[in-house]
Amino acid sequence: MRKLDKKAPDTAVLQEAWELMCTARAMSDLYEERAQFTQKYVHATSRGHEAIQLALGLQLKPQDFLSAYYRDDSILLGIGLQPYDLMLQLMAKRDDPFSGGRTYYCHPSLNRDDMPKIPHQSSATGMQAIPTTGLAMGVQYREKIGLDQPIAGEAPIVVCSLGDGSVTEGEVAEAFQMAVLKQLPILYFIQDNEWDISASAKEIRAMDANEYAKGFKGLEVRSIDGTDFFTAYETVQEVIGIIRNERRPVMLHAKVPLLGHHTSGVRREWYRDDLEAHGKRDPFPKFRQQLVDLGFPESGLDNVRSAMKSKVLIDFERAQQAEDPRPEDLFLHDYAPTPITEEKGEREPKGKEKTVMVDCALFAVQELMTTHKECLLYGQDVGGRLGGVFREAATLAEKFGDGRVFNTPIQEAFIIGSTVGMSVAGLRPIVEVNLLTISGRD
Ligand SMILES: Cc1ncc(C[n+]2csc(CCOP(=O)(O)OP(=O)(O)O)c2C)c(N)n1
Ligand SMILES: [Mg+2]
Repeated sequence: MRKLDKKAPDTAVLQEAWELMCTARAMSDLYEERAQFTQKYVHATSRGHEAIQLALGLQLKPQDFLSAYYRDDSILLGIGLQPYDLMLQLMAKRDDPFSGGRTYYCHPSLNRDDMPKIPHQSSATGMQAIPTTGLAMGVQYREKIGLDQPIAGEAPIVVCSLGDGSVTEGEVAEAFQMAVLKQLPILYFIQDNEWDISASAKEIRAMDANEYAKGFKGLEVRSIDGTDFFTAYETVQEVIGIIRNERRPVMLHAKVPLLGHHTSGVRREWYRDDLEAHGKRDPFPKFRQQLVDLGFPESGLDNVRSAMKSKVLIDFERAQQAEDPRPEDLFLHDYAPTPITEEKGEREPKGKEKTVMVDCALFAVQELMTTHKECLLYGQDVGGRLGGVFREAATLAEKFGDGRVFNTPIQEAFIIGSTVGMSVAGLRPIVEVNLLTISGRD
């Protein structure tokens, strides 16, 4: 019989993990059984990735932030969402907790008090890396200037979940660069199933994420078999501990099989010749056997499996009956209306000398930074040494300190995209690129 070691999950965690793994499996089974109905809604499942995802989801706390991608339904179950919640989103129902039926399946966004916060996700692969790293930069900034003073061991962590294929996106490199440069409290959670859609590892990359990470000095890496719940749980516990306590970046690279379809629209049997090999690495029978070896009665495990199957079916049929969005809902959750709708005051106050535009901008930034501690300025050459290539940030670093006014690498995508994450952290970033015309994004 296998003995649990010190860091191993306790019995309650194992029971919960088994319940949730059965739930995830029952969901992917049912979606496949009801394919004629579910295929109307493009969806992906975590089939094959369940062990590593549950190991993470079960250890996140409400103060944490999570960027989950479309294959992460087991992480979502792990943080406490119900199959019913996920099915409301699958079927784009009015009460879909992520977007009220606006975005397609597994594009989560969540702002519940008792769960990690999930910023709105993009459909473009890897595009979560920059905003999420910006968010980690925001979390760090808040702690540095004293806006947040987390209790030791309870500081928030930021998780950026990525598929192996998405790691080759250029934006991911910019994010890694900043995470190591600034030593941000972020976990890059890479699920490596060796598939893009129909392109396999050999065609799309010269190295895996673990090897790639070696070029980013200061990025701690763990590379594990993501099909073993025990290894996964212990490693996630270790890396979360590092980030929560030492406030530095870690990558967790987990090797997993892809057992389901890439998404519902792209059937595995059309192009996969490795289904048998991947099937042998299924985390589900492996976990069951490990629990049996620990002394969990087989009948008890199987009862849980049937109970979860029934629960998933009930939730599915309930979700089918749920209300669809109403036409008028389209106008809800719009941008907050701006209080400023017309220009007031005088552009050229009497008796004053004209001020050139660049100075006006400088004074405006200065005014904002004086009033708002959550306002900061970063970008190309804005730091104290020069103060902007047009001197538009002159004196600001001296006045507000290098922590609030600082240079960044020549990474326009990061500079601009990180403001999204910074804003999620409740900050008001002002950023600068040397010239819009050289940013390649005009
Ligand atoms: C920028 C961008 N390019 C292409 C796509 C189409 N696309 C969707 S998923 C995917 C494969 C991603 O593979 P990976 O990151 O390994 O995740 P997996 O599906 O294997 O979990 C691609 C190419 C996209 N969504 N966004
Ligand atoms: Mg992949």
